[in-house]
Amino acid sequence: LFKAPKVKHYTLAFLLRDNNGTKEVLLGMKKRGFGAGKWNGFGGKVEPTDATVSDAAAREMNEEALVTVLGSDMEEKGTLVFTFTGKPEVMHVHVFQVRSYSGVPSESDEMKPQWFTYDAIPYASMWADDKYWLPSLLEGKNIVGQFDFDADETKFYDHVLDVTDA
Ligand code: 6OG
Repeated sequence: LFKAPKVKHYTLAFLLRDNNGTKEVLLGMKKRGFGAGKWNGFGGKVEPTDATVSDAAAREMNEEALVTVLGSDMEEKGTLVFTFTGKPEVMHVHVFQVRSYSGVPSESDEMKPQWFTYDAIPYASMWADDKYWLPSLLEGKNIVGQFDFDADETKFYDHVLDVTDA
């Protein structure tokens, strides 16, 4: 009997800006919970109270970076699926970018935000998958991928990635 895995939905959003002609992306240092100690985009679990996945992405961005973003300004850029050896559930991560926001990103309980130029992304302090797809995302491409991680979460043993023009 094939048992369908339990799928949990998450968001992951990247705030982009043009800083006097230099493109920058906002990353946050995760202070606690899953992925603590790593730089990442902003996001979390889609909750039953979120009307749409875009609304969930905006809510998480607002909570974690203390900015104001509307769900309607979230641009969906693709999907990443993560599995972990020994964990029965599959993470389905909806990836977004956003350019329109108000407020100044500030440190929250969960994240310490910082702007990075595209040539200074701290891949060594990010999830192992990020360097495979984040460059394409920052070039404006759409991404669909799956990464199957070892139980210790430090590396993956298999992956597929499909990059398409937006
Ligand atoms: P909370 O536990 O904070 O949601 N996430 C990942 N992001 C990247 N770049 N790579 C991974 O490789 C990830 N696994 C999970 C999704 C977790 C947040 O972390 C992201 C969510 O934004 C395995 O509620």
